[in-house]
Amino acid sequence: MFQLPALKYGFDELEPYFDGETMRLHSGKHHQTYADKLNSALTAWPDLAQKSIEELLADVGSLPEAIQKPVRNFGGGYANHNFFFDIIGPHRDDLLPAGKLAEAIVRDFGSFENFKKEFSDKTISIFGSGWGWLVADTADHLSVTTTANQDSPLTLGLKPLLACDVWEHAYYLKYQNRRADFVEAFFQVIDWGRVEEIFTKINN
Ligand code: MN3
Repeated sequence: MFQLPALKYGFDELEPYFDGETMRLHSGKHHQTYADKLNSALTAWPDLAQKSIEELLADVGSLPEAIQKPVRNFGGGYANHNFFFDIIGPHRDDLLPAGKLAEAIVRDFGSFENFKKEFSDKTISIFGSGWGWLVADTADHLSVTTTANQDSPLTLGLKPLLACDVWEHAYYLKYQNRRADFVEAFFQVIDWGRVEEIFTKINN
């Protein structure tokens, strides 16, 4: 059974950037529903239910055809939200990328500000529902990409480092149609320490 990882913070601890009510709904209802629907779809495939979600998403095309769409949509939704809730946390004034991650961002984007602008512009411009990502490719080159719906960068052979959910359920209660304000708020709650840990892991 796929279950939601425990959050490392309370629903209200990301205020005022991410409001508690949105966090409650986003985790307790939306994320939980992806997990429930994935589990339900996999009841007929007990061998697949034993695999990790990352394994399933990395090779969706090799799965039995009947399960490909549920894995892509519900499995993607489950994994994307696991990742998103893991790389955010309470705002800290002092925290920006450091160490090797900061070096890689400067190497591949020129500066942190360039990276932030590209990430924000591409994420704000997604048509409809989707996700903005900072990813590393197989050569550990960093880039910004976007996916539609609940598609996962893992399916594209990319390793996620940062994820911003721009489905309306992620921001509408507080930000209504102001997606750009929500993406700016997202930058205030990124847990760069955690992103650096993930970067170190994929680098080894
Ligand atoms: Mn969401």
